Amino acid sequence: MQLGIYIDCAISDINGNGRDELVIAYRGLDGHPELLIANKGWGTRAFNAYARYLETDFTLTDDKSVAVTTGDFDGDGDDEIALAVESDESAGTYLAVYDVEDGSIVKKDSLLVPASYNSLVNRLDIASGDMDGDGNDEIVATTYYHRIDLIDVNATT
Ligand SMILES: [Ca+2]
Ligand SMILES: [Ca+2]
Ligand SMILES: [Ca+2]
Ligand SMILES: [Ca+2]
Repeated sequence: MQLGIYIDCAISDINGNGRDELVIAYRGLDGHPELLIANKGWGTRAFNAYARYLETDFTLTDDKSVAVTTGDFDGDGDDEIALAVESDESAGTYLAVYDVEDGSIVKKDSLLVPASYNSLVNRLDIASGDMDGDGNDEIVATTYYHRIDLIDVNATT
């Protein structure tokens, strides 16, 4: 399986079976960001794909990067997947939230986090945590030039 350039990963029990899965984001077919949940086959090139999702609503131009994290953004006790990609022309960061339902990745929400400055190449990463203590996780996005955004997506299920 070819994972393409610019990879990020996160770990969570995304399907609620008591064991953690590996969630990978990368540049997939035709430059679309792709999510892959792998649940076995570690250390081999033939790991098992539990689920995949090609995000055709967005195309990565040039060498734009991707980032992924998991967290309980809607507070229902199960983790969702958040994907962040750099938009083209420095418009900002495109952020989408996905849930896993019956073995499939389902898109729940998306938004654009506007950039406050112009930069041709950003590089970004995201992480999640309950930064304000309200019981739901927020997304923290870091990009080039010391920019940090805190995003409360409150994904609806
Ligand atoms: Ca699991
Ligand atoms: Ca949740
Ligand atoms: Ca990361
Ligand atoms: Ca919170």
